[in-house]
Amino acid sequence: MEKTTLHTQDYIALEKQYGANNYKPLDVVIERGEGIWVWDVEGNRYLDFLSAYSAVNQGHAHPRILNALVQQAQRITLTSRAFRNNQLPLFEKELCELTGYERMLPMNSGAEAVETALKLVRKWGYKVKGVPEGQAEIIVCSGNFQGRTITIISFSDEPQYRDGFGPFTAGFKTVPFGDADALERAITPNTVAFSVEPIQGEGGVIVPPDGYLKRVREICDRHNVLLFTDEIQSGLGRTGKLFAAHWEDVRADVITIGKALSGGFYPVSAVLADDHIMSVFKPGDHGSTFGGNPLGAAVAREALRVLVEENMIENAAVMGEYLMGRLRRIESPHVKEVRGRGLLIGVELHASAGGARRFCEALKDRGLLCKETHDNVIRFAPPLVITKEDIDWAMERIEPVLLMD
Ligand code: IF1
Repeated sequence: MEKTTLHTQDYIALEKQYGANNYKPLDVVIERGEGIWVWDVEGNRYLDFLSAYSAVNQGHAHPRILNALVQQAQRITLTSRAFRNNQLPLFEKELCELTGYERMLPMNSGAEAVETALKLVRKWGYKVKGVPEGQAEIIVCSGNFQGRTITIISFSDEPQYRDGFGPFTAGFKTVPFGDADALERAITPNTVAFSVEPIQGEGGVIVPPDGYLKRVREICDRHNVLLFTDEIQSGLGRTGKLFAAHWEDVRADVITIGKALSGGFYPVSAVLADDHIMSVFKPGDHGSTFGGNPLGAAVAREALRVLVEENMIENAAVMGEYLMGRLRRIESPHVKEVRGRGLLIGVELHASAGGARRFCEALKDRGLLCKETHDNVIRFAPPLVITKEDIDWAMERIEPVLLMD
């Protein structure tokens, strides 16, 4: 078959004709990535300042993770959990040792890990806390984003994520993010858990007040309520610590991780908890065809290894400080606030700036890819392997764009 030369617009036309219209992506067609860089089908190079929403913390095409994928793919990729395999037990051990939890349950997408955590805390509520069957309450925060399943959007307060998808799952209460007193007021004897992102990503990179998570931890302990932190976006080094909750030395009872757990090579997610919680799951209670497959486990093992061995977590802290400092020194009339932790940074614009999208488009034209979240926040989240020189290169593009009319 002759090699057809398709250009950017050809690919866009194919998506318009055959794909569901469920995204509004920037019109860049990427065909290759390496480290912090990606190239489009025209050969243009871009600095990736989104990292696939923090799934590519280790950088694109990391050679060691790629090698782990190829080596394992040539052996066995999927056994199902009807049988055992020689990668999952090692993944379980290494993940538990790295994170300090007694047990892990492997899933695939982040949403599946969140759904698993919701089932886990409800079952713990009935079997351990003694909440009457069917009465379990889970408290969530306004502005949350934890996935797209019907149960997860049931507790979302973003109209578009809910529109047309009812009826919704019951058993959720919403309190303002960052307000520990509101959490305490919302707790009843039937509350089994409080679900919170330590930093709200999609909510607009919202960092809670200092001490919030510490107070939440203390309140949950006092009321025998499980603290479930969703670290799918904020975890695995993104904020300069292994988990974002570690900035307040808080240890959650249940944690979900995903995205960079596989370095962006393969969907791998997991739920972490100690045995007294995870042991409420009995054989047959929960599972998934691909959950815990040997290919994902081998990839995740190497993705975690490079994260630690190549000091990416420490680098995220140092480079995040540097990037935040450079951004905060730009005196742009458009910028309302620069906030975040480590390399999870949001630049909130004044409503008068005309929306964040046009700044993302202008940055794309200058070779830097990032994405707006909601209307007025530009999210900057480069791979954790970024260097000071790379940031200087990025700032040569970001500064003039933030100063444009
Ligand atoms: C989309 C947002 C980010 C997450 C947290 C669970 C999940 C996510 C904290 C679910 C996923 C992704 C989903 C993707 C875009 C992206 C996103 F803009 F949607 F909100 F990152 F902020 N918990 N976030 O951030 O994980 O099932 O996707 O593997 O749906 O458009 P998933």
